[in-house]
Amino acid sequence: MFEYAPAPESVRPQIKEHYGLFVDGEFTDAADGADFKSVNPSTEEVLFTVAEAGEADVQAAVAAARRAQETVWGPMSGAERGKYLFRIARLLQEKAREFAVAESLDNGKPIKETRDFDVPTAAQHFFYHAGWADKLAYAGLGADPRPLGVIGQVIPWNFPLLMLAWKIAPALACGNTAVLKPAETTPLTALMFAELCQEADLPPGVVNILPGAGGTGAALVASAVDKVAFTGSTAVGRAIAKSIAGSKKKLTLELGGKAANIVFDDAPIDQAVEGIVNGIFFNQGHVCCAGSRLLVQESVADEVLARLKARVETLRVGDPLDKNTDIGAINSAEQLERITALTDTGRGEGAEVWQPDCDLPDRGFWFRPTVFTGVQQSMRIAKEEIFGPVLSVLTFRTPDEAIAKANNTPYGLSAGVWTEKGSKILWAAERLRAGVVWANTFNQFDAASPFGGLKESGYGREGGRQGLEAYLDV
Ligand code: TXE
Repeated sequence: MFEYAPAPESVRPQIKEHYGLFVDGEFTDAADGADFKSVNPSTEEVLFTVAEAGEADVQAAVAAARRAQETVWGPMSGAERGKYLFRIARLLQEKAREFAVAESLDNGKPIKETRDFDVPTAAQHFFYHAGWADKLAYAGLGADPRPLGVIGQVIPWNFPLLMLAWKIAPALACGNTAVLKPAETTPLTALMFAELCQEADLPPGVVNILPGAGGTGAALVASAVDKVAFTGSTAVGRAIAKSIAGSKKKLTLELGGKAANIVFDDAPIDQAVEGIVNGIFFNQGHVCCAGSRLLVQESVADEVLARLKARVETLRVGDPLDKNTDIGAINSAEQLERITALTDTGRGEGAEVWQPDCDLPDRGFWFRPTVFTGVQQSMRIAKEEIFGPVLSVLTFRTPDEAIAKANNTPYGLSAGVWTEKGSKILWAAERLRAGVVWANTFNQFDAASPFGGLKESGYGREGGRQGLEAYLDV
């Protein structure tokens, strides 16, 4: 049985009691003096207070970003911009431990993940785009690609530092400047990143960080930016698209998902079980491309489920700072409520629920890994994004039925296929309506590989050569 034991003080980074907004290279309080608290979701303790950007702060940040873009960053050679991005990437590597602990404290995700995934992948994103900065003319996008100007970026709480990297690295590489709003529950690593920009001597105004809630995001979207890049819920993405329709602003959206992870009867079962676990329990299932619907071929369903449950029994739920922890805290009380409400509908609609017998810490926001069997396509747990450690299992008899069920969703972000047959992988990948299809693996990311959705999962790509298109006029 796992026991909750707070990690020693010695591994905690120097978190300030209060953070300001980061505008024009300086930390400053909000014009109206507003601030809010950031809470550690695994203890419910207040970690720090932070200024909340209002309308006037948004205007100031966008004006600073405009000045910096027109006078310094835009005219700078790509090679010179690349040097700054390399410096940022190296500083992220040097401070990896500090960023990993901070992310786990502010977000609730296990240190194993922040240490091995979030922080190194964020650094990789800066290295990758640093390499593009002086080669944009060779990206095959046109002979004279130009920056768009000032980019307004709004990101969610599930991968705070990594989503920042996905947004800021390509924007800067292409000669744009950025005003970024982190999610209200996870501003810490964005503010530490602002400190890192100071240390890298990044010219003032190139990166501006505006903590705040949805209102700050809406003000940023409505401001004089040239492009909006948003990652978050489909509902907010839709509202943003409506609000800027008809303006000169460009828009890319990375929204929700309800990915199918398809296990065919010829799949390597042990490997598939690991992939199912990783697909839905990685980051507490707070993943837009999570494999939240397991589609398993009827003939192997019993075996897969038995092995899956045995594996889930071994997952350790608890203190995010414990290196052995597999599943950390749910990011906020609101998200815990959403997950609880949706899983309750699964019970109500007649699906069978299974959870391992594990203790949860007394304080904080926690949810046991959950597997629903007997799920019908009409149930809400089969249709709606739960964004938590909850797997809905459906079965199929033929490959065609698997594809039909997988595509029976308004979303189209990702999918997974498990089979020993290469031909079946290609057959399925061609038919699956998803921005990424993983074969015999899940949740693999690389800065060189474009990521993004089809259908209601949004439009535009992040990463790779295609990701540059979102930040250039060609
Ligand atoms: O998302 P929001 P929430 C899904 C997931 C989750 C649900 C709700 O299903 O359960 O959305 O999460 C900012 N104008 N995803 O409420 O509200 C907000 O401050 C401009 C999937 O956290 O979309 C935050 O910075 N910005 C997703 C960001 O939008 C606004 C990741 C995301 O918050 C705004 C997160 C407005 N009107 C949630 N309102 C994914 N694709 O990975 C809010 N924001």
